Amino acid sequence: MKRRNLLTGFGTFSLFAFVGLEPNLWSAPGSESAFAQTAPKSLFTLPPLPYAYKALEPHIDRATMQFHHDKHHAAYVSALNTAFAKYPQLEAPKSLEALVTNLDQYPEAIRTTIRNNGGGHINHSMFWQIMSAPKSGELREPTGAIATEIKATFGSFAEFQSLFNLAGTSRFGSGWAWLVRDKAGKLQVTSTANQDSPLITGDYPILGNDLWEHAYYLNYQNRRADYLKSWWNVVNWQEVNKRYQTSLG
Ligand code: MN3
Repeated sequence: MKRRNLLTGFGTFSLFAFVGLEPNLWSAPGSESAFAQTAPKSLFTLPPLPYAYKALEPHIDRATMQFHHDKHHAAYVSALNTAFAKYPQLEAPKSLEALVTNLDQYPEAIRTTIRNNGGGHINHSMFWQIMSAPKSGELREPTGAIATEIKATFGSFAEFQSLFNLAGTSRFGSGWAWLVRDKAGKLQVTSTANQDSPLITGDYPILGNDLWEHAYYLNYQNRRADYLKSWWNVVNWQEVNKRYQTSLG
């Protein structure tokens, strides 16, 4: 769609929605001063999807991936830039991890925004990476060190999967299901509400699945359990192993 059509056709609200799609062009949507001054620098950028929108079909459809990445993730990035733009003295965090583990260091007025949108940014940045195109006929199972650790902790991959799927189906409303390495160094299945990162409470997210309806509704509608089951076909265990190594410090 042409930008002019969006601007004239849908008014101010859509202008902000549109701006949210291209955080690199417009870094401060919704800010009163965004159009009066030079646009402030974008501290945060939307990482590109590491594969085509349709790569995860039939388990996650093309349209879901496109909306999810280009609109939902982009909106978190955009809101984060807007919040930081209000405080020009704030420096970029050393890493996204540092952003959500040091919420107290930010002005109270933008702390919730950072928790939600910083969480959204870091969770989705992980999410795209820990998935990859399924190979037809191949049952995806864990490999490497994480396979050994899952077996040692949960008894079997199947046991772990059912715990994880249960965490996913029993999370009320929007949130994430996780495999984390907790502060004591043990693997745990958990879930969080909204966009809360496990990092907030000191757990390292090794693997997480998005439970927001925007992650599955176009294809699965209300059938979250079916989505959770199908999702195992696109888990990129090589990347999960990298994250497990990182969690070991
Ligand atoms: Mn999402």
